[in-house]
Amino acid sequence: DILPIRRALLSVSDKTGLVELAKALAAHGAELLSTGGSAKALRDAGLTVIEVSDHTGFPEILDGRVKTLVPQIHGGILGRRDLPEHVAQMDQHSIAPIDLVCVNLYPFEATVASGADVADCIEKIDIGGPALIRAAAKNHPHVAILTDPTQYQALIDSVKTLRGTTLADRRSWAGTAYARTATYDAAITAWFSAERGDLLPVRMVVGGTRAEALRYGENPHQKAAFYTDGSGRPGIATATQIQGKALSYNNLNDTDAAFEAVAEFEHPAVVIVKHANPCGVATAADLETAWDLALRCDPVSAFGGIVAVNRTLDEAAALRIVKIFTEVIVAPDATDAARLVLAAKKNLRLLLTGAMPDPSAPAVQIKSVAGGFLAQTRDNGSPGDLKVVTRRAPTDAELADLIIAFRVAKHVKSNAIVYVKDGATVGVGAGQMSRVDSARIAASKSAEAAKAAGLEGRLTEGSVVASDAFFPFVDGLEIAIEAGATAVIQPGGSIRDAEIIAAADKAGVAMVFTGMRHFRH
Ligand code: 93A
Repeated sequence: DILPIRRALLSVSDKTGLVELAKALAAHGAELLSTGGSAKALRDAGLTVIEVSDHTGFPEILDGRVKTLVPQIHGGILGRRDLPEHVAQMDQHSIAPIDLVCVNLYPFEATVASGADVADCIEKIDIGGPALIRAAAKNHPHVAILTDPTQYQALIDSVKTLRGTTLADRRSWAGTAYARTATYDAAITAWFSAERGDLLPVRMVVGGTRAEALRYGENPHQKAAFYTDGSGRPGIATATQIQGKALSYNNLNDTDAAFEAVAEFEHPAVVIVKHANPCGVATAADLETAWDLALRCDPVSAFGGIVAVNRTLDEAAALRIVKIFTEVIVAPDATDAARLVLAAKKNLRLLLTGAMPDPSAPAVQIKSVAGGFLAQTRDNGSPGDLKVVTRRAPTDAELADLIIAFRVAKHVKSNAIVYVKDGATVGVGAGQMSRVDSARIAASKSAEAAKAAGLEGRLTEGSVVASDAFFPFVDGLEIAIEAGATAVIQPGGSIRDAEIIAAADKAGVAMVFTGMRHFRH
């Protein structure tokens, strides 16, 4: 099943590696067919090449929109060499068989990502290329299809050592080829849907591009890979890893959670994440101070955590962070001095994203369930006007902390209860099945954190508290008041709201309703 390549069609946008491939094919004795730009690149390199238009006797027309969409080309690819009728028909119409097709597509995704206008994007929708790819992949028992420069070397080796291609390789390349056209169409679909404002999940389901295979999944017996959706949204998908060993599935998941959370803040901010939950969040005048405050919230959990910052990481902050064991630091950028500090910690991974994500940007989130998947738009909401429901309105200082607390609560697994004081979390209760337990855990952890910081009592004394969803009963609120919270932010909407407001009033606590819930599971 080794087939020699007597005729090859090369039509590529990305000319990387094209000449090397063509030279190997020419040495192998193949005739080279090529479209305008690709043919020029080959001729410039001194190769003999036949233009598709000369081969077919039909010119490239409509600004190149019709170059290869002709029976001489598609017949040459699709004809079955094992069927006498096919061979006879090809003869009758003077259609020469094509044994290798090498195509990479117009850069539609990159054009969209560059912010090009509609007309430009439309022009970059490749029609002939996908047709060539799909035709060659369908007829892979007789035809080889290459869609990416990373595949060229394998073909070069194959023609050199085996004097042709194997069925196993052709089959494998065919699978990759359909993955490419599926991704391409998914990118086009997503572009249209984004314009209509109804982002279709199709992009994430079929349109993912495998960025890297991961060593394993959440656990060592699970297989895993990381896929990018081509949106170019700043975050783990666009990050450059500066140092440290490869990231694991859990690292990527936690780093994403940390970076998305830290993006919520305008002032310099630090988020420390463990098991996808923030265990310390702080905003301050600089990253160094924010780090100290974030760490104070739960220094026990912060060990081995993921640290995200929303400013260029500076030396002062880096010097502080490296004092405890940290798995990953993610930042939009880092100064040379900060990089030098981190370079001394060989195992610490540093990821630089170049930019911060926009928390209000629309996107679709997918979660698989047995036999299917759930899709929803991401929680890009933030409450508008806050409604004061108690006799006492929050002070300006309380209000500032309430807003921070609610933004943190959005990134904490439900049921989320978050205490904040002076711009920093002082207690985080996450992932409990009852809200009252989250309130209690956060308060009791804050007592431990105070002890670790050499302080009396609890850090929650004089704090404010956020709840990601309404208090169904008064008990959760009572625990928060008992822990020392003086103001509360929550969506409201419980049938017991009146009772809960009365309890706040009785304690002189201010309460605001957001009218927006931030469940996160
Ligand atoms: O405009 S097209 O959709 N019409 C075609 O018939 C066609 N044939 C190949 N685009 C077409 N191609 C694409 O041209 C290939 O997919 C490749 O990306 C590009 C190569 O053009 P050139 O060789 O002129 O640089």
